[in-house]
Amino acid sequence: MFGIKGSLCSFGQDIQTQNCYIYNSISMSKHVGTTVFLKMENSQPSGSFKIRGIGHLCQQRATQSKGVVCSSGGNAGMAAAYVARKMGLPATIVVPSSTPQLVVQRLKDQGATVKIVGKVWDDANGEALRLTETEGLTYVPPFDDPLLWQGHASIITEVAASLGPVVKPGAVLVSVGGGGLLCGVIQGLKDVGWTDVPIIAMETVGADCLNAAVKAGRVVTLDDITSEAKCLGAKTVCKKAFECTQSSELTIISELVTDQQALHAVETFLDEERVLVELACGASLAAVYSGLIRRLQDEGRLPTVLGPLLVIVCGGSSIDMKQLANLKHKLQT
Ligand code: PLV
Repeated sequence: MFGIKGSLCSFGQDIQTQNCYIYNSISMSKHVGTTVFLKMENSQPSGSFKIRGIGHLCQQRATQSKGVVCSSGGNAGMAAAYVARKMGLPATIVVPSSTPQLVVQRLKDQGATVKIVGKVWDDANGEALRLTETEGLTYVPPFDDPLLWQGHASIITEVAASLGPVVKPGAVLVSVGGGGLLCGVIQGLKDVGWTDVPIIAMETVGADCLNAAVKAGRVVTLDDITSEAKCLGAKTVCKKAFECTQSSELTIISELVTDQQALHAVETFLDEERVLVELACGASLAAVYSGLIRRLQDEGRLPTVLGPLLVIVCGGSSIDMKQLANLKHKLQT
């Protein structure tokens, strides 16, 4: 099965998310030794999957609003700014100082007011919550809300529709920041009856709030975000994502890669698929390129004969060639 192209799907008359292209990547399949399907969320109008959940949430919650405020590492903000513009609402996006200038500019280009507050997302979120109170704006959370998960779940229902009734993934690969994408994928797998499909939840070392929670057996708050994958940089994973790792309903394998491995994956993906994604997305791609999937198979944690691997290419706007060069420089020294 090669290219299967869907049509546009819509959360409302004016906010369209792409029913993203899904295709069988020959080069990735070679790396991992099994069929790989790439779900290209990078091609959403806001540059990442985030528009699915945020589009849905805003249409449920912000129709009577005087404006929205979103705290973000970058991509939730891009989605909120895009959706607000389509809805004719002002958007204030609060980002931490670690957000690259190129994202700040892209947010302004979407018509948003940008506030830079604190060092990490958690600091920016404090300010967004404050503005919700003082300015009467509608709060748009980046990952912790059932409406977001419901929107993100459409990724999986689209995949199921594209693959048809006889093809089922052997595993799904996702990046985890605060856990919203993971919760959405879980919801989607339940919706289509694929609860026996394991999820590999990827984070980078230093932005590993889910992995830390799994190791501790409870939700924990990281001291700091030391990874360069700032869009994975929530200090605390959402409770629902952690609870799902503890439930027997679905298998969730939490794994880490280094920033260097994520960067190498971004570069390999650019070379082989001709698509530039940010480090947050590279964390998932690295599971393929670094041999992690094969290791999980060797360890018996994934079946030796694995069905098609579904990779959610989450995308991201925090990247251009200059930023890529900066990251390369930072991570080599
Ligand atoms: N980024 C959030 C949270 O940042 C944001 O504000 O944009 N891949 C990409 C490209 C992302 O931007 C994010 C989240 C993720 C994956 C992980 O999604 P999550 O947060 O739902 O697990 C702090």
